[in-house]
Amino acid sequence: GKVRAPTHIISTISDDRGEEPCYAGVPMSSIIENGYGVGDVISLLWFKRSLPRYCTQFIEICIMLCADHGPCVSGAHNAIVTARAGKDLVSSLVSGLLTIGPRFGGAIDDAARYFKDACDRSLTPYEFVESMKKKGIRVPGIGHRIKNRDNKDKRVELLQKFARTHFPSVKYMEYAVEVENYTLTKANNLVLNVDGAIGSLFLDLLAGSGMFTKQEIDEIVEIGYLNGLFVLARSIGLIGHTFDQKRLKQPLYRHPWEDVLYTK
Ligand code: Q5B
Repeated sequence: GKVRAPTHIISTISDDRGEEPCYAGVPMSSIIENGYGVGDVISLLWFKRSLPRYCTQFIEICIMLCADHGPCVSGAHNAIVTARAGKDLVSSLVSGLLTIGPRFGGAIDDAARYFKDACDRSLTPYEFVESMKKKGIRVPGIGHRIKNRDNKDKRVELLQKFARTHFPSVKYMEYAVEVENYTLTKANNLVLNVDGAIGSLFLDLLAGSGMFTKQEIDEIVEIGYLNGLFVLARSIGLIGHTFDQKRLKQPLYRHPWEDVLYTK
């Protein structure tokens, strides 16, 4: 019989060899004719399946909520400074993206990992938070520079409201809220932040939709898909900030001496 030479690449998510591109086996014409949105496209290309409408809507809400958070956050600041240094769109975009990490925007996967582990092991919020403290690890998904108990993050409230209305279960989110209730006894700004809300709610989406096996959920959490939501979303804002600076013809940025503490 025919012997197939081993290939250098294996790909399972898309195929452009036919008349039209297919995402996870779904032809582009079906995607357009069925009125699919970006949430459906993410479902196909990231999760290799069509998810129920409430799941794709949730993904789209995450993208919209995280698209931008003003010019002062780390990512936008970097993109603005880079654009003002005369660099091109891609350079400005990636300089902003490179700030996404454990402190800024990139805590979603770790929030999902730690909340899942603690909730599945039925740790009380006290046991969970104090064990993290002993290990010297800040609870991912908790804490914000400007949000606090009296100035809660509206984005978190919107996500919670949507999930409470549409998700079959919000077990992990409720656990994250219990953790928040405990951390708020320690400091006013240790609120459940947007990363923590998305991380815990995505666990609820994965567990409650009936679309994923336990093994698949563990793999998604282990590989770390969820920071992708913030990266994708915030790219929209970073591109916007880059165009804004160029449109405004802003000059090279130089930080003022007065705002630096020169010390020995
Ligand atoms: N402490 C976010 O810290 C921040 C603690 C904690 C236990 C915690 C911090 C943190 C986990 C990572 C996370 C996502 C760095 C944040 C985002 C997107 C954004 C951004 C925007 C957007 C803020 C003061 C004291 C210290 C700390 C303790 C702080 N966090 N303890 N668990 N999680 N969180 N990141 O205010 O005893 O004095 O040493 O790392 O989830 O990025 O809008 O800006 O859309 O763009 O700078 O929303 O919470 O406080 O570092 O001075 O700490 O609180 O150990 O205790 P801060 P620090 P002590 S959402």
